[in-house]
Amino acid sequence: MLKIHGIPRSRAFRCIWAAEEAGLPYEVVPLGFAPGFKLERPLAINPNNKIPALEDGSLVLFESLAINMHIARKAGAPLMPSGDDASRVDQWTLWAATEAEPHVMRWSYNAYLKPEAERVPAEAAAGKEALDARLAVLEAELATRPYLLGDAFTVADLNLASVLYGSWLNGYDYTRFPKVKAWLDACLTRPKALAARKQREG
Ligand SMILES: N[C@@H](CCC(=O)N[C@@H](CS)C(=O)NCC(=O)O)C(=O)O
Repeated sequence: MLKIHGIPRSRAFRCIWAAEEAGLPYEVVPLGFAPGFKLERPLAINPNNKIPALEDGSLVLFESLAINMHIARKAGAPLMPSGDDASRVDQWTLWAATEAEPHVMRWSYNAYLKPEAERVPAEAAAGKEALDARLAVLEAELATRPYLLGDAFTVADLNLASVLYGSWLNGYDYTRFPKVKAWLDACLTRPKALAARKQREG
């Protein structure tokens, strides 16, 4: 049984979605936030003291997207393909973490996450400008295929769509990126995505 430490209203959502897609049994060990996005108690199994963390038998992992790769590897294809496509999964997962997430978070904190009085509109605008530049790259990629690796949904889609999920849900303007919007709609309304989203939004 996978043990996902965190709450669905955190990056643990990504891992819950991955466990759902993998069809693996899991439990969520709830740990949420005190004011200021700090954890309400220390999480000893993660040296970074952040959520999520995963326990899978004797294995303990941190980093939400690494946890998702582990879960997908256990499930195998089609969620985790083999050969060159496994390398493409790595590429898109690192792209999600390094090219997309910093800018999504800059926009998110200043557009909806922080209390209104603490938001800085110029920071939201700077995050959006940087993210839009990356979304233009993604738009061109998705012009040739429905999912990142081709015709099938994989953990690459899951990882990137879960990084963009908060923006998609909270009014980010995707008008200039219709292919990205259609891809996000498809990923985030899959039955297993809806099962994970129900825990977060419901
Ligand atoms: N890169 C890490 C980031 C983890 C992270 O920042 N988690 C937030 C919640 S989504 C957290 O634990 N914040 C509490 C804190 O920083 O004290 C991952 O993807 O797992």
